[in-house]
Amino acid sequence: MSARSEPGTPVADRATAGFRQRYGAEPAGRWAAPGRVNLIGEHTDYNDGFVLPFALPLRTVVAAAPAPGGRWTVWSELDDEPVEFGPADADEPGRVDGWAAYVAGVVWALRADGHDVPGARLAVASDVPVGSGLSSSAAIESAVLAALVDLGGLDLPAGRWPRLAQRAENDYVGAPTGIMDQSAVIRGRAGHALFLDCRTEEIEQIPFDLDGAGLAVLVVDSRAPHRHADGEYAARRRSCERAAATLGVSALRDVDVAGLDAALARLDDDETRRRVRHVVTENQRVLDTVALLRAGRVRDTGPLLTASHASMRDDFEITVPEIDTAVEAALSAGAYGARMTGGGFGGCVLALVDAGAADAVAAAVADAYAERGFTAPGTLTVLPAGGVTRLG
Ligand code: GAF
Repeated sequence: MSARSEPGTPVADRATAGFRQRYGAEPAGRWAAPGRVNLIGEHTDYNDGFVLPFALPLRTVVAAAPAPGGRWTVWSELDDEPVEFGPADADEPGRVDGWAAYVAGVVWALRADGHDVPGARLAVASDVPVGSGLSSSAAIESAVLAALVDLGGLDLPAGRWPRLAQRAENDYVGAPTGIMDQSAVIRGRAGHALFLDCRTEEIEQIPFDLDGAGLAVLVVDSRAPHRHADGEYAARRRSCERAAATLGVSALRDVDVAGLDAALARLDDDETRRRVRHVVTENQRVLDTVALLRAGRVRDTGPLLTASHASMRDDFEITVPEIDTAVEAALSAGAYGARMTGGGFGGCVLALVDAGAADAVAAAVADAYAERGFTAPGTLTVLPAGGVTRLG
């Protein structure tokens, strides 16, 4: 039997309806976690650096209830067939794969942390598009984590959730990502960007009042196929770690802009020098962006966003033609700044625009795509939203 809802049904209702239809019972609760965009600070998280993401109004909702027998069953609207697994599958990374690995990974991470995780039935519905670089994976991990913590009454302060969800992704799913996405999704606050020091995990909620400034953030889904994204991401990370080792520092965070030239002089290949230059200058751009936002100068952050894009394109080499086209078209149409957001090789671009100009900028990007024969982009304007929460 299909548990799919009518088109247009709100995501929380889809999760509830899926739960009822699949399991013939009421869920004990529903937990929602957002996707995210990163305003600035790309590929800095795993270098112990700084990031400034914010949570999106698009959310993933998990409807769940405890189940006897200490096993987990999870249904998603992406896939009619539910996936069932037990402790032995959860304890061996790789035994559950596909989208359900993010769920099994959370069970694994909780068990590895010493928690007695309750068996559960779960139904997942999501408005966060998969494969667009808006962190649909961190959203499902975080919503499942919140559900299991609540259902089991587990003693796990929310401050520890991002690291645990990251471990699910790194060690169970096998993606060597940093801590940015899970932090944004769990700790995001409406109207704010999250300034995170990825070494200390200290956070500061930075007011990001787009409405008050008459501005909007336009998100463009490039619809570019994510070619080799996983392998390229891992390669960038290795290159940064090797450079840090050569420089005798524990992470590239320990090199600042003042010490950049001296550091570059100690590296002997040009590619590594460019990778390091991206990370070091990007950390500084995050700090500069935070300073401008603290001063209420939202519009003035535009050039930093655009400089970040140039650095990702030329030094870190993680952009693709669709992404560069979207950035150039947005800037030509009057955006104050534009950059790719997320891991790269596809995904989304964000542009800081006058609120009244968002439609015109979106149309200019669509025209540029049509001229080059690219698949039409998706566009939406977003405001910073809140992080993971229980809906009831
Ligand atoms: C992906 C990863 F999941 C993050 O940890 C981060 O490294 C990002 O790419 C690049 O900034 O979203």
